[in-house]
Amino acid sequence: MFDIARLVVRGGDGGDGAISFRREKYVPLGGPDGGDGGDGGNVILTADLSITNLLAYGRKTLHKAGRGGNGQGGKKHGKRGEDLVLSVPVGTTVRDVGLSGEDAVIADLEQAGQQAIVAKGGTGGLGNTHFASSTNQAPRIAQKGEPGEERALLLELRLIADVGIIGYPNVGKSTLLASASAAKPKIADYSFTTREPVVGVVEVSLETFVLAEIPGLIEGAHSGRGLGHDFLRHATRTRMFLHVVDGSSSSPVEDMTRVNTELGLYNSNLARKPQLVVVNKADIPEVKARLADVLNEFRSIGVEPVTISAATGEGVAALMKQTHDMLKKVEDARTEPHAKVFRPGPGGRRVVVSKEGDTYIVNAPALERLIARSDIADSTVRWQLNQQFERLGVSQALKKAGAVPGDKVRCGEMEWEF
Ligand SMILES: Nc1nc2c(ncn2[C@@H]2O[C@H](COP(=O)(O)OP(=O)(O)OP(=O)(O)O)[C@@H](O)[C@H]2O)c(=O)[nH]1
Ligand SMILES: [Mg+2]
Repeated sequence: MFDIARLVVRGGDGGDGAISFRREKYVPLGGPDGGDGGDGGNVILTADLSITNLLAYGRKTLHKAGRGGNGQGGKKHGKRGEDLVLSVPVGTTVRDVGLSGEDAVIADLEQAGQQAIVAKGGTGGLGNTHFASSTNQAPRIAQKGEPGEERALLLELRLIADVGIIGYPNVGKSTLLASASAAKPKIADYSFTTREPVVGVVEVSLETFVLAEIPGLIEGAHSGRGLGHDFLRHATRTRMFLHVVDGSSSSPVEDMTRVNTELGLYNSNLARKPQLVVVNKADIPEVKARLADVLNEFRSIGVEPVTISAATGEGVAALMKQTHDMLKKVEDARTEPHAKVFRPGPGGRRVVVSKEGDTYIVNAPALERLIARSDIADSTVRWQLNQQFERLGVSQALKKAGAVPGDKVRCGEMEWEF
């Protein structure tokens, strides 16, 4: 079942800023006219109704957006990098399983057309026009484009059904689904017949809802026993449950309690979801004989079950009507509040100073990009860079960190004396 995919997404790198000067008659060197680099493209996920699984992400793992164009003379800006738009099924949850081990839900695409930016393109570098000042009219510095953001993602597709049928194996979930809808799940008299969630559409007085069998729920399912764990994930999307118990079981009430405990262990919200308890197999004579006792036992703990025979169809239509009514009352029961659209934070303007041996290290992405693009062997360029350091508060940050004149300082590839 392809309902999970791992991929790495990378925003496009920003284009480099240009170092260029206007050529004018009678002027030996015109003013700076280096254009900015274009921003890199974003990687965007979009929920698409025509896609039903994550199969497309089974092979290729790295997905890159376009790089921004470099700036040019004549104040020409580089072109913006092309966005990479990846289509995923509606109901896809996106997790950042980060390079540093974090694991956070960053988007939940539950409506067709909903989009999330999952990796931002780098900002284009500034051209040398930005670095002109009254004291420096011929700036020979420009900024390198910012690298695109990279993220490791885990996509999970959750089934979207209005109603989930839960219950121990063999209680008749598939039989009920087949009786209430056109779905044709496999039915057999042994446990774990159903190995994947099966969905059917139920019609009640010209309206429809989606019913799904959530198979494999047994004790320990929340911790991966049996088949249940994978499917519990799907259960989180349903708005309510039909909780089926086998009327011929030794203790239907206990069965129900166990399954509910299991739900709660997986996710406390699941256990709180509205349930309609269904006592099945009422056609069996022994079940008929003890039905009153079974129902009383449920009532004594405040549960009012519905009795059916999924096999003969008795009571199924009435159950579907009741389910439909309950569904209308149930508010949107999304279990986890998720951010609708995720936007990664801006790629730091901050200046952070640390110390390595006797050298102060200035960590400032904006400056490092400036240094990377410049000819630091040239003394004029170094002087111009220094002006930018002042502007961005590098000296202040160094002083704060305890640096005194004469100390060694490094930023990117450039070293100097404070
Ligand atoms: N007599 C009787 N047997 C039923 C009824 N409903 C289901 N069964 C039988 O119970 C057995 C299990 O039915 P399924 O519908 O496959 O049960 P399930 O809950 O889907 O089981 P798993 O998918 O294995 O978890 C089958 O032999 C069915 O024919 C019913 O109302 N009456
Ligand atoms: Mg089944």
